[in-house]
Amino acid sequence: MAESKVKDASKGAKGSSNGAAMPPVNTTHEATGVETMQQAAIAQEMPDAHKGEEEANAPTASSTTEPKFPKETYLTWYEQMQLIRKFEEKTGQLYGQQKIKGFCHLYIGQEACVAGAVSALEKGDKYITAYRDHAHPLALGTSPNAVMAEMFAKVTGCSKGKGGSMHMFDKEVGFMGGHGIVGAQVPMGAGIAFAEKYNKTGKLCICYMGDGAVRQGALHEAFNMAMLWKLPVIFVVENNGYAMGTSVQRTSNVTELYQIGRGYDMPSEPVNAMNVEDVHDAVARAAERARAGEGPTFLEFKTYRYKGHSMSDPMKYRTKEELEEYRQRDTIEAVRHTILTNNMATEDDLAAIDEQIKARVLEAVDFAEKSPYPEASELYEDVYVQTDYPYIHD
Ligand SMILES: Cc1ncc(C[n+]2csc(CCOP(=O)(O)OP(=O)(O)O)c2C)c(N)n1
Ligand SMILES: [Mg+2]
Repeated sequence: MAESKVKDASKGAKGSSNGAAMPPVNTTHEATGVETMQQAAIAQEMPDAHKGEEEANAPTASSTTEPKFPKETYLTWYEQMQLIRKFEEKTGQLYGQQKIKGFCHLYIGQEACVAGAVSALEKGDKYITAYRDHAHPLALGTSPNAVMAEMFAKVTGCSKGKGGSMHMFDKEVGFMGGHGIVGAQVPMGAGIAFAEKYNKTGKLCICYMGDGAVRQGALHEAFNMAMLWKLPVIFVVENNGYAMGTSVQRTSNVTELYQIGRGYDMPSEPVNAMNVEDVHDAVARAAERARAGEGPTFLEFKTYRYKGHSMSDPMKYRTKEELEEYRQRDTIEAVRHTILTNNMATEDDLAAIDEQIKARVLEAVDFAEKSPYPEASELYEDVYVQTDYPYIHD
């Protein structure tokens, strides 16, 4: 392989939670199969979903007790991630009661993937993701009322009740949608980044996808163009080990998915996404590069979903032990541990936050239940941006 012009993906690293600075991952390398120490360490930490049959050696998510960030950051993370989790738990219950219908995919377990990015990015940056999309607007500040009402297909929902669980949108907070077609948001994310560059806004787009999406052809076309035009985009694969019930090992010859970026000389790195601090650091580094005009980054967030793919998944493809190993490294528990051991707040303070969140979620349900459905005439609205679109005739 020719000498790469790509900058070191570790530039600006403050060090990860295990104390090791991020080494370069995509500089001048031959495809030797030899991992850097950081990559090897992350692979070591990953239970079965991420490392095949081997016994996992899984430390807690935030094994450090020395806080790397200010108290406010940990408290914000705690609040955001608890809101997401409690909201999702309630969503699951409501689905069981058939108050929420259609497809519905929960984010429980993956909360750090979004919380760590929001703390690392700026207002005005854009977010786009797949259909597992309730957490993004919640973390960005969309009212839980509007997210819950969308799930109930009510007109007060953030997509006016026309999108449902898989198609949340909130342009005000920079959330460019949940998308149901696997991988469809990858070229769209590049397109949004193109607009930011073209309009010289100084903003970027962070584009999330699942591990099932990296094998879509559109990803490869988008990666190529994004690199060629040095677009300010951060591509993130949330590798939760499975696409529906199919493990990464059964569908991909390359199981360390960040390596896919190498074919495009894209700075790429794996991230222990059970640790919100590591997510923040990796996204901050990628954002710095994007804003400096150096182009895209590909991050592989190693994460895990505690619930099934969707609400109708019996989860026969994985063991209870595997799930339990990830629960032991729970991201919210880790942040809680850091807060308590560093006297940033007391148990009572956190209990008070939990109570507020519980009340906030119940209020959202009440709001959704009491809201009206859209009028039938709404069917004809928001179909095309151009209101006089030539194919629409009375
Ligand atoms: C183009 C396309 N093919 C197939 C599907 C059906 N489908 C829905 S979700 C899914 C699995 C995707 O898994 P992954 O990308 O890992 O995301 P996760 O659900 O784990 O967040 C599939 C195959 C689809 N929606 N779109
Ligand atoms: Mg997946």
